[in-house]
Amino acid sequence: MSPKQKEDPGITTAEPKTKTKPKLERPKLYKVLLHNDDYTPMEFVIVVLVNIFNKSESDATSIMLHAHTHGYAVAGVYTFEVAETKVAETLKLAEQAQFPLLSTMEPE
Ligand code: TYC
Repeated sequence: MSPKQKEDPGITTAEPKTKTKPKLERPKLYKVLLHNDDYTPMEFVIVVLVNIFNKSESDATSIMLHAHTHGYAVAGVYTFEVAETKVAETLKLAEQAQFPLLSTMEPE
């Protein structure tokens, strides 16, 4: 007899009616951006990048200077909820310090 015992009417096997893809899809990723402005001190942007985005001083300085020169920079790429949290933490720190630093997120 076969392993599924198809010949025996008393034993049925539950087969999915439609083929389902194995759920191994990559999560969608989101870029968190820091936008340039004329008032936020460079050192504050570096502090944000080190403390919220876990960058080294050296990487933080490069990212800050990119935003300063080009208008914005990618601070990091994360899943939706992590990106949302990083944006919220950045805006909260900027508000507390009374700097107009803007952070946004967009799909990668
Ligand atoms: N442009 C700011 C200054 O000259 C520094 C700055 C850099 C601000 C990057 C925001 O995302 C930023 N003080």
